[in-house]
Amino acid sequence: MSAQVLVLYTGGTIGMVQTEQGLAPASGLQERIEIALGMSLNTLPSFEVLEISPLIDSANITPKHWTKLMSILATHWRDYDGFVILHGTDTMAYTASALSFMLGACAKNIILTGSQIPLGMNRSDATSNLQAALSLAISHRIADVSLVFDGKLMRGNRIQKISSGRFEAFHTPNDDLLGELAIDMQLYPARMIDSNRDTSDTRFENKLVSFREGAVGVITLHPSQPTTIYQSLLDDDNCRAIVLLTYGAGNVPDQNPAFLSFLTEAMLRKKNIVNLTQCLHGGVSQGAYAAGSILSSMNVLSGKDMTLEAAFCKLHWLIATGESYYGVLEKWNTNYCGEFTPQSY
Ligand code: ASN
Repeated sequence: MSAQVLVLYTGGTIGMVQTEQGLAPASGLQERIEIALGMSLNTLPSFEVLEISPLIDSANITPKHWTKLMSILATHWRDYDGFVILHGTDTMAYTASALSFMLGACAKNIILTGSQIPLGMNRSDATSNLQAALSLAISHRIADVSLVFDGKLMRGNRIQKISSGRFEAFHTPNDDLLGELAIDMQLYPARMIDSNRDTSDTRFENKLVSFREGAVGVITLHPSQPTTIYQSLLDDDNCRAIVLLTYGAGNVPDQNPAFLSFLTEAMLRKKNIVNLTQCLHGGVSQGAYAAGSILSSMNVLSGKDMTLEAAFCKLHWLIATGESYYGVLEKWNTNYCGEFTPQSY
C-alpha cells in the first residue's frame, strides 16, 4: 500500500547537518525522520519523503522554485491524501504565499513546516513540528495552504518570520490562527477559506505559471534616501511592479519632489505600485492622512493589511498570469485566498 502523505523536502534547517561552512542541507531525510520520530510513527500517517534537487538554504529561493514545487504537487496530486512541505524558515512566508495564489482553495491539505534547530540535534523543535504537520496533512480539510509551527496553525499567505532565535518563529500579524495544538488539537474551520470553492484537480494545468524573475521590486521609505534607488527600478524594464513600504496608515513624504516625480514616472512607465505599511501590525488606510491622499490619484494601490510577502507574491502571480498594468489595477482588490481581512476593506 502506498503512503498517505508525501513529504517534500526542499532544504532548510529541519534537515540540515553541521558542515565546516556551518549548517547545510543534507539528503537521506526519510531515514533520519524515522529514527527521530521513533515510536510515534505508529500513530502518524504513513509517509514518503521526496527530496528536491538541489536541496537549498531557503535564502536561495527564487520564483522559479515556486513553479517547480507546484509542478511536483501536480505530478503527485492524485497519489496521496495530503502533502507536507519541509522548507527553510527564512523565506517560508514567500513560498507559502506563492503557492496559495497558484492553488486557491485546495481539495487536499498542504502543510508547510520547518524548524529552528535541525532534526536530531539537542532540543530540536523539528520533531514536534513534523509530527504536527503529518497529523494535520490528513486531518479535517484545511482549504488554505497553511503553516504549522510551534503549535500554531496559520494561513500561509498571512505569515511572517519574526524571530531568528525563538521556537515561535512565525506570527500572523493581522489574522486569527487556523488552529492551536496543545494537549488537544483545536482547529477553527470557520476561519478557513470557503471550502465550497472549486477544487477539482484538473485545473492544475491552468494554475501552473512561470514567474518572471525580478518582476517585482521593494522600496522601504526612510527620512531621506538616495534617489538612485527610485531611478534604478524605473529604468529596469524587467521590473513591472513595486511594493512601497510606507509609514503608518500608508503615508508618504508628499513634500519631497524626488519622491513625487518617482510616482509620476512610475505611472507613465506603467509600473504598478502597491502601498504597504512598515508597521508590524495593522494595514493601510490610503487617504486617512493628507500625506497619503495623493496616492490614489497616482494609481497607487492599497496593500490593505497584507504582509509584504503576500503582496510581493500576489504581484508576481498576477504578472505571471499575463495581467497588464491595467489588469493588475483591476484585479488587485480581489481577495483570492484570504490574503487580506475582508471586513476591514
Ligand atoms: N537558513 C535556514 C533556511 O531558511 C533557516 C531555517 O530554516 N531555520 O533555510
